[in-house]
Amino acid sequence: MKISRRMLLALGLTLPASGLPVKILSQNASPTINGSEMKVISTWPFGISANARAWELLNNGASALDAVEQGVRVTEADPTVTSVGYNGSLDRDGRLTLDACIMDHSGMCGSVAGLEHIKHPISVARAIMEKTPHVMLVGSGALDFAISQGFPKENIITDDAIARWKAWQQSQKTPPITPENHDTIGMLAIDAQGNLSGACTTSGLSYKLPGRVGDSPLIGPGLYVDNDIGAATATGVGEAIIRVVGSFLIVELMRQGMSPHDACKEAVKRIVKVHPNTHPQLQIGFIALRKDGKIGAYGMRKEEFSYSLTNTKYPQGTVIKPDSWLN
Ligand code: SD4
Repeated sequence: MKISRRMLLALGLTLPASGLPVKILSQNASPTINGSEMKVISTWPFGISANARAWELLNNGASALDAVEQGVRVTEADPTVTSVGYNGSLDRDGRLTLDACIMDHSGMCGSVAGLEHIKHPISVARAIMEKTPHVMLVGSGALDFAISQGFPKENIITDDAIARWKAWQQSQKTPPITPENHDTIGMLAIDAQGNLSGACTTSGLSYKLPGRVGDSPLIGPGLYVDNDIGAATATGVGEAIIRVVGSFLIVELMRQGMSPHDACKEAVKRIVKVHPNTHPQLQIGFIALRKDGKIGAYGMRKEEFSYSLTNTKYPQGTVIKPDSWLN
């Protein structure tokens, strides 16, 4: 493959007179290990505690794949996050069906949709990636596979989740797609070897129709990683994100030379184009991490979306509010 100057620039590389690629680090770049700046980003402020686990692992030499898997497991187990894993939001009929996917630096990926009774769908997605010839398992097949791999079948529906669902049933005022009803964790990391990986996990839209699948378990819309270019993940109304294949689109735009910020903005712009009248009701957030460590993000609704960054400059993590389409 011919490498153009543009592609090199997209990777933070440039061609000196010798013709050999040289890494350009931004002025305030943090120290590097093996030439790469380790970093973790994830959607929403609750990503801070997930990032902390991922960051700890990265600093102990773990791969980005291990870091993102273990990182989002923190959120899956956290009952205060009512849109992911344990104590997640129920569907219209009172079932908790979880969606997750994971992708590594080599382009391998695994995914589950509509998985019940398992606390850590992200680890089931990884097992599918590593132990089967498939990418995605859904519903009872995914559950059977998880049990066959030794994942405990548990009651992960809490009294709190049932109370929230009953309150919704009584009010019936909340339509399935509103900003209040969803908050996925999507996480991207770059490790000491400079490899990228990503993970995404959610209980999906609250009170969704049984069988509904959003973007989060879909490689392409909800998550995409290309180790030569960068990675992206999404949160928000999955239907809109699927329609533009959001995360894949962002990685491809970065490949063409767009910055992570501009690529995320362009993905939001495409959603606006597909939803000319309804986009103000769509909560959308994209985050992207380029191979050279540059990050970007963009949201739809005014100051609604935020994401968490952990790196050597912010080892405890920091929450960043990116630009949004609606200002
Ligand atoms: C979905 N994207 O199921 C998920 C929900 C979500 O922030 O991200 N919420 O459509």
